[in-house]
Amino acid sequence: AETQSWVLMATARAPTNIAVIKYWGKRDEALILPINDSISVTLDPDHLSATTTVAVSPSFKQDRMWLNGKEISLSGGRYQNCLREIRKRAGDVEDEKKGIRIKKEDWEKMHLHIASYNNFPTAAGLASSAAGFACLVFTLAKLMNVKEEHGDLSAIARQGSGSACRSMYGGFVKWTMGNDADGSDSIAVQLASNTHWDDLVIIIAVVSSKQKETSSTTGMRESVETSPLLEYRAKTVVPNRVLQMEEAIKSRDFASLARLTCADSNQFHAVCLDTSPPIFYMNDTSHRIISLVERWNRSEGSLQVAYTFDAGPNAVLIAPNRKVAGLLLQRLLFQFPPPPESELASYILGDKSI
Ligand code: 2P0
Repeated sequence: AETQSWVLMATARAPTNIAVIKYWGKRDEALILPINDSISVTLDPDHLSATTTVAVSPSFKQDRMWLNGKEISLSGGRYQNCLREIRKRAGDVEDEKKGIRIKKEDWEKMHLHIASYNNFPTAAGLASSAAGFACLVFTLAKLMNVKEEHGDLSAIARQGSGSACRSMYGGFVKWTMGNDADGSDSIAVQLASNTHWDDLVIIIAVVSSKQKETSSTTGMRESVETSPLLEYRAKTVVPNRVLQMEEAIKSRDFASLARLTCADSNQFHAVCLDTSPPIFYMNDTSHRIISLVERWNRSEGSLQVAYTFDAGPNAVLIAPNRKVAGLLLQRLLFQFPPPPESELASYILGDKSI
């Protein structure tokens, strides 16, 4: 009998992204189709990213996955949808050195082992699903010789987590909501590469590393069902804002980027308050950070820094360059002095928050 003791692997890394025009609300929950376009900036992979290795071997008896070293279930619909869509598009794979030949129809019967690590604490309340699903889909596509373009892969990552589709590209990315019922045109498009505006500095101020109380999935469902403001936002506000944001990115107009980013974050949190029962993602510290930035921007008479908050209290701050980022850090440290060294460990480990 032939020996079947080989393993074939692929590894890739994908960063998370921060939305400057927010995605909030689905028109189709199963396919994860949004009610408005969104725009984000993909972070540098050295900081917040997922690294995933996928392996295939005839000795594997079932699909299995480990996240940060701990086995997790793949039975959820989101994983199943991504695995099914990728398997459908798999190609022939040959590794002459190892004497391996997998025909495209074989992938349906072959099992996968997946190991994924985040280079930041998963519980830190920082988007990890975006990097995770983008990386999973990209790595599987590499292993299985899937020939699709990044845009088509983004439509698969989207079925893992909406915001994941935007991590399929670097730089500035738009997720177009699309019109098709099957979601094939609800894909990510790159607006500008990561070199287009590389003076920008993004600072993430971890306000609390506790896991959020209302998941994004549940929160946006409740907003769709109960918030009249969300409907107005999706139909009337976002379409214009997306056009203005695209223009700001193209012309590297920091004042416009900052104005639109802050306004969109604030409207997203207003929608959360307009939801019944209301959802509170920001806390007092978040509000103090907003005041600090607003006061500074006003006193300078021009926009120095932008802030944006996702489904949690942590602040994402955008500075136009390293000089302003340095001044921002000074201001943050003055307002929020670090705790004494003796207590620092428990802050970093997330038992306490500033
Ligand atoms: C965003 N957020 O555009 C918005 C802003 C949070 C606030 O995308 O249900 O984890 O998996 O599609 O992608 C978080 O939502 O939700 C998110 P699902 P996801 O970044």
